[in-house]
Amino acid sequence: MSQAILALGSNLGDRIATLRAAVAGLGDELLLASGVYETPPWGDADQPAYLNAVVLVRRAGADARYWLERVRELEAAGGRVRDPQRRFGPRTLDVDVIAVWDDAGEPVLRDDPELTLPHPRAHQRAFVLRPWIDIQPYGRLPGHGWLTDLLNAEPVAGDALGLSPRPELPLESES
Ligand code: PH2
Ligand code: MG
Ligand code: MG
Repeated sequence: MSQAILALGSNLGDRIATLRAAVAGLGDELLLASGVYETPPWGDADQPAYLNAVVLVRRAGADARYWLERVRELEAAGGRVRDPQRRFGPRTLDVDVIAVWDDAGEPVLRDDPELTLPHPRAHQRAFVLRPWIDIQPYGRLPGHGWLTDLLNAEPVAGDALGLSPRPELPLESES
């Protein structure tokens, strides 16, 4: 079974509704969903706070391109409009492919500007690592090591202090 870690973020509109719709859109590919965190904007400070979360998804035979197409579908359904002037600017929905493992459980490494794997900045982002640890406390970021070590190293550890868990906003609605 191919697996992937996807990171979700929203800082415009009804943020939690947008994240929930994206997770619902994953259907039976969804394996685990993290808690939701309110996070200060990273990179471009002049924008609203984000809600961020991470999911583990799986599908037999899926490759990196499959997951990339999948997140683009989810972003389109979430009303994503790209502003080429603001690479790190506000968005209704951002879904990033962080890491992919193939059917044999081997990490997929890819040096392609369209989709670099693992995500080249994931190891620096508390808003990815903290929710990921919720669902895989013994997880590793391929090429970088244990998630907990990455989260505990500065400057990420300092950034992590700025994240607020929002347990009253579960990603998966009651069923
Ligand atoms: N995404 C960005 C830029 N900055 N900041 C936070 N807190 N969360 C994000 O998901 C985020 C960001 C571009 O993808
Ligand atoms: Mg993105
Ligand atoms: Mg992003």
